[in-house]
Amino acid sequence: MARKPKTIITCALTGAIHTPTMSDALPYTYDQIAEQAIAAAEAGAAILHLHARNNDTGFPSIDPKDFSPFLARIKQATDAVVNISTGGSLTATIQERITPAKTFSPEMCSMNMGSLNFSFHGLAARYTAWKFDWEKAYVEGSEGNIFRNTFKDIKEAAQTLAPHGIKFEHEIYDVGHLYNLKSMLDQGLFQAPIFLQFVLGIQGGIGADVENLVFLKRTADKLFGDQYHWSVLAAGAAQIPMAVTASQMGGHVRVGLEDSLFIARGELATSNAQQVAKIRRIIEDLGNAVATPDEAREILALKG
Ligand code: KMH
Ligand code: ZN
Repeated sequence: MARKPKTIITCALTGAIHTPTMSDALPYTYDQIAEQAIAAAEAGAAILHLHARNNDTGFPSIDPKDFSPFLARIKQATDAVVNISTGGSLTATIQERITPAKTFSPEMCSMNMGSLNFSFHGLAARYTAWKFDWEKAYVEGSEGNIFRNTFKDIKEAAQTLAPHGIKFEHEIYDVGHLYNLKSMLDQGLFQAPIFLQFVLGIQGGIGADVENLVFLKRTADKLFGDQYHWSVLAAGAAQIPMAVTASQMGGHVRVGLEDSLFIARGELATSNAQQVAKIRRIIEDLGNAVATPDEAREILALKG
């Protein structure tokens, strides 16, 4: 039997969706993000998907000065692949959103492949007491949100970042986003091999179930042939089940507190590393090996 390809674990540390009162484990200070990122890499994450937050308030930030302190520490302590988000704000312009990627020129950054309704409203039940002024309004006021990623925005981001040679984590929230990517690939805006992140179970996107994942993968096979790699992130309770499914279908996986605050049904995770250790244990128990950062660099053809 042919050897199974290695599975790349990405860990998404904090994101811009969850608020600090939803879980004490959610890192938001520079120190917390650095410490949890380093621990996640030690637990087996080859790629660290990073958002920044204001060090005092925990409010999501896209200011490069809020990335610098933890990026420096992560680079010093690990050889993990750094992946900087370009989707960290629902109100900023695309040029503002890509500024951290432009500033730090990481090996990877996210690239959101279409616009969608994006509500955090379903999360409102999950809080103890609002800790900072912004939290309640951020979550409860989110029903009218649009996460804007027009063709023009995506094109502008791709063209501005092209000289940096950054590999994109293409966020695919629905099947139409694959067609958006195909047309842009044909226009020469992106270079193969491409890396797809199927985003399942976000309110506003496709639901988290096996049939949807199979459909997304079949569509990607049809559009991209052998020119792509893929991974799955699923929100909340679907996180680990869909990651396990993806690993058994030949895909890669993403975990982390950006996508789910839990380690088991009804039980909050104590850290990002705990989720990484869990998915790693399951993947290895099922006979796959987990990719090191250098193996991830080779598989995804990163600039290194
Ligand atoms: N928060 C996710 C649903 C980004 O950072 O650009 C997807 C994401 C987007 O990670
Ligand atoms: Zn993100």
